[in-house]
Amino acid sequence: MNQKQATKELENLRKKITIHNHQYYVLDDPYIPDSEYDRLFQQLIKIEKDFPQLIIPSSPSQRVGANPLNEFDEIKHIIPMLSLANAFDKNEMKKFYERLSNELSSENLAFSGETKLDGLAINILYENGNLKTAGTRGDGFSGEDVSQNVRTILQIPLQLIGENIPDLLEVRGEVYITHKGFIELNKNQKKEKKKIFANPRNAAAGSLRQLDSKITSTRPLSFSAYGIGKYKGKLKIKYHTHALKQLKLWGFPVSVESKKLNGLRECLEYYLYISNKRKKLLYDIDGVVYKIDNIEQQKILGNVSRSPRWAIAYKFPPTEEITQLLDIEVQVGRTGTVTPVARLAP
Ligand code: D41
Repeated sequence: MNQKQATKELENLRKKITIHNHQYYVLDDPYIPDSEYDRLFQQLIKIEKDFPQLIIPSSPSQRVGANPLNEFDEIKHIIPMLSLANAFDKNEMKKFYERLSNELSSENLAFSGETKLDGLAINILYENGNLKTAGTRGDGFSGEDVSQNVRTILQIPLQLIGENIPDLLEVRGEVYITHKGFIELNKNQKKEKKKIFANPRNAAAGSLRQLDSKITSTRPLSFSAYGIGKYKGKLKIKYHTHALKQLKLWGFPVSVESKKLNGLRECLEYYLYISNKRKKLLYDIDGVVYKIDNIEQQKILGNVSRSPRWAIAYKFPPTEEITQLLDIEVQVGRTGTVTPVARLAP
């Protein structure tokens, strides 16, 4: 094989492997058996070994690389990452709806309803379809450069798939860990006498902030895209729900629970629907998010300080609270088993 043939073959293999990764890790629907996937991957490795000058950062072989860092660099987001205003009850939701209804002079507003994943928000920058950098939200303007770690998350494409690949794209989403992943991770941590994580969110945060991406690559991190920051491309995106569909076509996991909602009544129904479904979900959520679907309308509403006025998080009542330990009663069973019982302040 000469260099020209290798270049062509590598391009072909990268595309194929990227597609199969997406089928496997994002859609949970592999086209080919693992053995065939492994064969393709080995082929890629072999050619890259013979022609190391042809290795590119977005090759599927380049997920874990580089040496451990001493510290994270700072990274600036092209478009700031805003935070979400909260509503805690139906009344606050009504007020939110009425305010928007007044300002847009419209009775019937269309929203995108989404689950609010309890993870960490990140920003991933793609140039001409290739992953360039990834940063934590930080203060919204700049965060920590966690590119090396984000590259190890198999659900995140190193190279966008599909059509209409944009010149520039900032993808916003949450890195999180499923209940199953959390249990497995802590089991492993215990076995290796390492720190036990308090909850999936902490586990996700701890995993994303490793200075050694080899460690991150062993952690069961998942990703779900919820929006777009900077965008430069031919395709015009006029609705948030279209942005989510397009992110899916470019290869990102997007919540299957997101839904277009018309009017306040459907928004409140969606909250109840997701509340009832919460226990059955495979991951933690702490509320639902509503976003005005029409991007023109989003622009009209604008932001206050660092939150968009066109979106709100309707939070669930917390499942965790701090209380006081009043007493420990020791109960002795009939057979002599000793059971400590905590008496807690309500
Ligand atoms: O699932 C989430 N945690 C989520 C977070 C979501 N579905 N949508 C979000 N949308 C936004 C705006 C409307 C500001 C673009 C968000 C967040 N922000 C967010 N996450 C952390 C800070 C802000």
